[in-house]
Amino acid sequence: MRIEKASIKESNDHKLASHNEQLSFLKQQLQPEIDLETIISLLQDFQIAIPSWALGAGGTRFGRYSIGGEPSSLDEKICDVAIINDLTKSTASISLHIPWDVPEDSVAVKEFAASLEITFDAVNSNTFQDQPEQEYSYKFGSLSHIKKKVRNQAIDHNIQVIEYGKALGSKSITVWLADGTSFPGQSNFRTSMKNTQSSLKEIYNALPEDWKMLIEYKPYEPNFYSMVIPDWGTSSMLAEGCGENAFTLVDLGHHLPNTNIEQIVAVLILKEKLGGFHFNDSKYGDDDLTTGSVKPYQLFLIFNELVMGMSNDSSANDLAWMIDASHNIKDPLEDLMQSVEAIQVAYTQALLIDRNMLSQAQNENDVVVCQELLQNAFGTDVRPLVREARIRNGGSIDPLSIFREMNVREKLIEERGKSSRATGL
Ligand SMILES: [Mn+2]
Repeated sequence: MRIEKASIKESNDHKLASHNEQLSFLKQQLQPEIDLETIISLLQDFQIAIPSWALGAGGTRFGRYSIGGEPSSLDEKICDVAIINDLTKSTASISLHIPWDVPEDSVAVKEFAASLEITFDAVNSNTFQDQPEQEYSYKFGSLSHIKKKVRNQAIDHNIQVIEYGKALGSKSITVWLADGTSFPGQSNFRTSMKNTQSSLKEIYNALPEDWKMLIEYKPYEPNFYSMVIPDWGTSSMLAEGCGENAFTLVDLGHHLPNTNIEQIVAVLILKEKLGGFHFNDSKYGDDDLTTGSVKPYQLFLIFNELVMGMSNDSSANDLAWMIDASHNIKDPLEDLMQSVEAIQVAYTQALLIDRNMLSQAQNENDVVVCQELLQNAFGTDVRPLVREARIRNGGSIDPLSIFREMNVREKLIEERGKSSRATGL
């Protein structure tokens, strides 16, 4: 199903007067030198990819609660992304996970997606679970495995994923490794690192010239003693070892508690090694909760660094923005729309910061003014600006309300059944 333009317009018409009032109230509060038109147009251009694995109910190792009407084919997943995009006009691409979403007929899949105005973002490989047809197991690693034949199988899989991506028009591959150990002494750290680097290099060599390789890190889980790529430093070192089109991907949930993620972002931008983002939120570990639901200030501080990075002529101007969240008590489409909104709010707040005043205060070591500048921006309710950008793009003033008013989930259940299940773990 689609959300018709006419329905969006009708719903917007009811809310437009109130929106305009809120927007003009916000304009009165902001400093006149802030260029709101530029901010709105940056927001209009800002697109966030939806991961194909976040469209069904997520699970934990203790169970999974289905939500009904889940997309059980790739086409249905693309349809779900189109629904979110119809409403938000900010999610015009999908990030596929191979082999959960193998595009059997890439020409047809690409055409179908194009008919819904959806394109293909980064493709993701998967060597963290065994597939029925594969010869060797990844139980003890994939790209880092002690046996070359296992590493070769994992390399071939990644190259295959690049081939699928090429056929769909993707421009990047994200590699996340579950490789590591759960017990001290289980493997030789140096051998694992050497194997990982040389496997990544082989994949990198198969990368088309205009592609990027994004290397994701994670400190623990599923392995609990060591992960072969535990942190951003290891990831950027491996990326450096591959070449200039290899970058680090920051997943917000892939840090130990209280890690200063915004500082990592700043350093990676400085070194031109930041390639992309997986947005989510967490309280304790890799909780994959809705972006901005637990630590909105951290999200804002990250965008503060990103905006600074993007304003310079750097690789930060071409980042892969993706959501990577999945859990089991919300409607995934509503959850994703909440994440999109939180990302846009944090971005807008960061755009409000007066960069000249901030660097002047930093130069004078005026700590109080530095903090005031950040917190004034964070304390501003910028949602009218986010809504204005959405309206100008043809989206909904209030995506969540219209989603419920139109009974979208009920209609999806009617179409696909109560027990349809998205492919994935
Ligand atoms: Mn991730």
